[in-house]
Amino acid sequence: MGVFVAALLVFSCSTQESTEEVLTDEPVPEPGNPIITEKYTADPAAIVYKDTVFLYVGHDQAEPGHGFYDLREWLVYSSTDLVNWQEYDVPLCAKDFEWASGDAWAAEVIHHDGKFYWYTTVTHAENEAKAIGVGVSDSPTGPFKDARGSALVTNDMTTDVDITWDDIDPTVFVDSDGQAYMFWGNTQLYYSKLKENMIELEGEIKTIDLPHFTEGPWIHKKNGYYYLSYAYKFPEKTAYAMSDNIEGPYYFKGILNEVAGNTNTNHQAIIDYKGQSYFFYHTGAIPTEGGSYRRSVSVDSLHYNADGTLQKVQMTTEGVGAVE
Ligand code: FUB
Repeated sequence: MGVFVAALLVFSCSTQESTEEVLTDEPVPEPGNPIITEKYTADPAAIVYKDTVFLYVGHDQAEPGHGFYDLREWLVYSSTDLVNWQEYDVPLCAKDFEWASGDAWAAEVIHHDGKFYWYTTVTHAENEAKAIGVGVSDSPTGPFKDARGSALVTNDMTTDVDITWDDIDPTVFVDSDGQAYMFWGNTQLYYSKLKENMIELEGEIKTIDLPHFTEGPWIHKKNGYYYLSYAYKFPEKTAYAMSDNIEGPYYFKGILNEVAGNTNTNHQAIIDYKGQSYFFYHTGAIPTEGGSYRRSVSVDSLHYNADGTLQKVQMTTEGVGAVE
């Protein structure tokens, strides 16, 4: 019976030293879900670049029993089979945004015009409200640096709900005509066009009303349909809506994923890779200390019906197996 000890070769934002982390004294897990077992990981975002999947996650650093999120850095992994994942040096920390006080909450990377843009949630040091920053790099594995030196979205720019955490969880999509859009929100879903430089909003911030929208939007397009999936109610399921126009109207299509094991949040990323569709999410499933603030990323298959609607995700412990 192996003891699950991970010697980390990467540098952490908080210590600036390489560290050794022991997640559990359970036997070394078989390949399957969760896919990342050396660290607690949350809020997956994924892209395919040069036939490789790059997976971006927040690092859940809360001690056992700590009753809230503690994420100071984001991590990046790559894989060509969705089973074996390579970790890189920490590519971006919340405090790399000098105007931020911390909190590496949900984020998404996109590749556009030869650069990689990382749209992030952090806490703004000026008012301790959540805000959206943008990192940029020439490489999918970073390092990333602050692309603006200021927040792209601040709490005063969105007044539909009177909370300080409605500007979180950005998802960005570049449509076939080259126009980029960013969607984000908590309680209220917001969206805006982005300028060609990808680091400024273009025009006004608009809203979309979806049933029981909590947070965590993810926008993707397939066969002419736009899919807006999102965290629904709380504890969170994943629900989705469809449209033939990126700005809507969006039609609610139902539940895509049930409440994920042992965590009250649910956060998805959807990609196609080597001819199949995949659904990344997180659970609190790692024994024995996993939970809502010590989450782990998993991946399972996603299937489309002939009319474009989505089949409910079957969460598995076996995972997707090595993809050829
Ligand atoms: O990880 C912190 C927050 O929890 C994210 O921003 C939300 O999507 C939820 O997963």
